[in-house]
Amino acid sequence: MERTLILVKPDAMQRGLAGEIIKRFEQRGLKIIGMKLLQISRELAERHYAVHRERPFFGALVDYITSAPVLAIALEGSDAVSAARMTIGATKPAEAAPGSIRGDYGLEIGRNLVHGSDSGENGEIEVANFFAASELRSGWSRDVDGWVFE
Ligand code: DAT
Ligand code: MG
Repeated sequence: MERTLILVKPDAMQRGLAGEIIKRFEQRGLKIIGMKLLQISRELAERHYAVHRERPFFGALVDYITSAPVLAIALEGSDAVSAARMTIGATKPAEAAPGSIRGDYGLEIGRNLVHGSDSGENGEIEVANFFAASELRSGWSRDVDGWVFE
């Protein structure tokens, strides 16, 4: 089992694509274990994108991700990281495969709709950056008698 952090970025929220994006992860079989609408602080944005700190686009990236509310979603599933990244599509939307979120809805790298963690380790770290343990419901598909709804 892996966890991955999804962010429905400001461009996707402003275009009313949150439901469409959630639907694609759900129908893939990934489980929503946490979800919240929030406006990301500069401090959290700089931590989240710390690996890109030296890149020329870092300032614009932080300005953008903090500019308006985003929907943060914690997903869980086997191979959740790579499955979610395939569903999201390549970083440059112009090169993303049709059928992926970026390939169906995006064109500009600076407005590429969705974030998804890039490794199992980073998935754990990023989910913990955005959610307290008490806000996560791991294993919710198992009911009180142990039935599993897959
Ligand atoms: P991804 O979001 O696919 O994991 P990434 O981690 O390489 O991509 O980069 C994080 C975000 O930074 C990306 O979604 C958009 C922005 N970005 C990446 N490369 C860029 C570039 N060359 N110019 C402008 N923005 C860029
Ligand atoms: Mg990345």
